[in-house]
Amino acid sequence: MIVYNSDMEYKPGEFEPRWAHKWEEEGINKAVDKSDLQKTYLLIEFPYPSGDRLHVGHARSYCCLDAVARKRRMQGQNVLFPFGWDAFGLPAENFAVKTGVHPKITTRQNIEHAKKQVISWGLSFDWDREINTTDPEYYRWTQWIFVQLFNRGLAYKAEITVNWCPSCRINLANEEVVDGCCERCGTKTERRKQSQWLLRITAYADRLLSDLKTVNFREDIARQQINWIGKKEGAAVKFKIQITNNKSNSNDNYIEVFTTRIDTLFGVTYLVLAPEHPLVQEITNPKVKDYISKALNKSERERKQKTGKTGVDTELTAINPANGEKVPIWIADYVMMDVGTGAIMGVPGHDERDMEFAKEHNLEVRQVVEEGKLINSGKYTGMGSGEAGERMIKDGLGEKSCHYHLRDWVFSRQHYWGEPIPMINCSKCAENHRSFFTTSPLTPLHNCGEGNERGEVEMYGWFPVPEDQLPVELPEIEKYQPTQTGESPLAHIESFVQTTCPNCGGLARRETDTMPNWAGSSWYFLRYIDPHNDKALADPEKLKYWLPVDWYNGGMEHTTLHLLYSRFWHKFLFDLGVVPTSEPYAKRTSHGMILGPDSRKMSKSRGNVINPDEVVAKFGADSLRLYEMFIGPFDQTTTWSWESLEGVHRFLKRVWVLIVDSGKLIVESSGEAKNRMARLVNKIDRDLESMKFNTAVAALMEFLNWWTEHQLEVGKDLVEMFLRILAPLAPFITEELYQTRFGNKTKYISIHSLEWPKIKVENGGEKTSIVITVDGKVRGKVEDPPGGEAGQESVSKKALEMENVKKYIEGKVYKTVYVPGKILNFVIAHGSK
Ligand code: ANZ
Ligand code: ZN
Repeated sequence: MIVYNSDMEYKPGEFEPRWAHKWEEEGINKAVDKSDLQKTYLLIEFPYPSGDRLHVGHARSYCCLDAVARKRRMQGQNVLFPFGWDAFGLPAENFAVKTGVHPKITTRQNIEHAKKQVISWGLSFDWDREINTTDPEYYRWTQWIFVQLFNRGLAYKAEITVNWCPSCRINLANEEVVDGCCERCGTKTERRKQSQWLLRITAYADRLLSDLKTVNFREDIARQQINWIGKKEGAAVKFKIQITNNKSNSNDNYIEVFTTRIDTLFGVTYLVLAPEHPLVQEITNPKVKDYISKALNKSERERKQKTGKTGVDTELTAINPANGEKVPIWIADYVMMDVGTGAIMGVPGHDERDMEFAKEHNLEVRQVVEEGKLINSGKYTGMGSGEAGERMIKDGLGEKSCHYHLRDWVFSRQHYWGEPIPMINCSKCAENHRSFFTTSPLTPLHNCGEGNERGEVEMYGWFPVPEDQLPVELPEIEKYQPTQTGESPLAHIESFVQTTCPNCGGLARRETDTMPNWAGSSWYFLRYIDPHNDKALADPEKLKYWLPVDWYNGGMEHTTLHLLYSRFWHKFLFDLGVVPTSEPYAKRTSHGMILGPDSRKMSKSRGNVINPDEVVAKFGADSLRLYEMFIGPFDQTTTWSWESLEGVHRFLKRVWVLIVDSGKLIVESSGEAKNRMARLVNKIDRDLESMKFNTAVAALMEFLNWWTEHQLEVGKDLVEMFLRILAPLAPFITEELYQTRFGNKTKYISIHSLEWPKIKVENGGEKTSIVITVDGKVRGKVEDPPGGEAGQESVSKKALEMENVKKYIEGKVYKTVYVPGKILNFVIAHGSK
């Protein structure tokens, strides 16, 4: 039992740890599987347990969603709010390379510390469901999903050009290369050929796009998904190459271009091939060779620059299928090999980039569209653009075609600290395969939505590890360094590599590549639903109850790839019948970044990093929480301010003193106080649901101000109510005050297990509008005023700012007559002017 605390001083450090412990002991935050209650699945992105600990940015996401979780529990919902660790990754491995300490050990230590942080912040996670992606019982299912992908032809191995970071000694996915440099360390990456596993995400491109209509993602987040998929609908047009040298002997050589504007076909004055285009490789002209070698060394950004477009004339020509004209063929690096077909038709009259190029190289510019209608275009002249395009396709000048920015997902990493890819290669079976198939089995299809133009597929003799042998556990090793050849360090461990072929029982070799960081996070929200299941990834009944995730919040940096990858895996699992929904997340939001007090990005080198642990030690966790909510609009970047943190802390102190004090008073709550409270209850509810955490805190402060001045109007009922609605935001102080002032002294019932207050505004909570009159004549209206004296004050202040009122009153002596909720009349003293 808790001793009544009459201490006038607010000392959060004395009770916060006690309550955190008590809540855990009582299990008040546990989600119940399959209850009749309305379910809510709230998800925040699980962190990487780094040596730098959790920062104030993590706290922003966690604390705000925690307030929603706590409120919804009070509103009678069965809330799943879980937590875990995305623990594979390079930092632990790099640390191991340097110090020899096994990543398992550093990971465990980092988790222990971060968990203490999270508990001290009073987050209401259900710890029974804690997961860790590096736990073999977890990654067993990550590997299982990979095997299913392989069995359905969605995982394949191919020789591809990879981005090699010579400093990290790792192959990076295209999306991990920023302006030609490694995303992690900034070193310039090199292009090399290597055999890699890929996942055929492109097969899902259309569904990843169209299903966005079925979910509620913040608009800019949905837009990022759309842009990354980058679907372009247009046409493929073939231009026959004119044979001018006798080297090319075939007469069906042609260049296929991709265009979104086939209607401009009569405006084509040249063609351009990307420097990487296969046809270019056949040209031996030294000028061309020289240009290509220069172009290949440029970064993508340099190539996409607006001005100074370089190129070289091949002196070859092709025939425009629309009018039989000869057009010159150029090579230029503003055309990208990985867009469309790597070849374009140049229409400088209607495309800015082409115009820039044409000016630079004195190429003809021809107008063929004017105000949406075709000109100079043979029989198409006079038609609208859209119609003309369709006609041209009907007439066989081109074929409908679409292209995507999305590429198949490079899924191999040559690193130790990741999930082993559960595949086995048998050379004997490969031999048999080769004589059996004329082409490699599982050759990717080339159709619309197929992003793999990535070279030889090597599928001979590959077998998945039988499911009953999963997980393939990471072996202990001594050297964590990736090898100079680019092979994974696992390749050195003979006992790991050697195995038996699941097909013929002969000697075979294991895959030594591991999965990328993205793997474990692509399905973790499913495992929370049934974290200890050893028969399946999760129980179908439980999945049916909990899915989809109702609200997912995380950083803006994960709204492209992580979201896309996890949606892809989820859709695949849906197709397998493993999950009951085709989309994982019903709603996705993101929180803004917190900048240092100097308004710059927090970084160790700038010394402007705020450590949340210090904030808790000095002000208490409730102050940290409340400040994280108060700091600014949730989705916007804001600056850390100690002053405003202290303001929030002062607010909590005042709450403490007022309530400790109010024990002495026994008053009836006034109607005005009740109305204010009713409005406040609704506002907190609405604001938390619409992510306006900052205005929720502001409203609580405003109420406190009024209360301080009207202490004789606030009775015990409202004090208790105030604590209840503050509880989701500041769980510790409210629990302490509730238990010591109101709680059941014989049986512990947490304030967090109470119901959310139900209270109605007397006049139904409708917007009230006050009619403003001057000497009885209606001159205006003021909406939604507060009640009581404050009401009169604020209404007359607003009224006196209205032009139509001002002009009758200005300079005159008046008095006001106020009928609360109805009318405010200004009475002019006659005789005054
Ligand atoms: C002729 C044309 C005329 C085009 C016109 C556009 C406007 P957007 O415009 O971004 O939707 N394109 C195709 N493949 C390319 C490649 N490999 N590298 C660089 N550019 C390429 O993208 C479609 C247009 O991008 C295509 O349509 C093509 O130029 C260009 F008035 O063809 B268009
Ligand atoms: Zn075999």
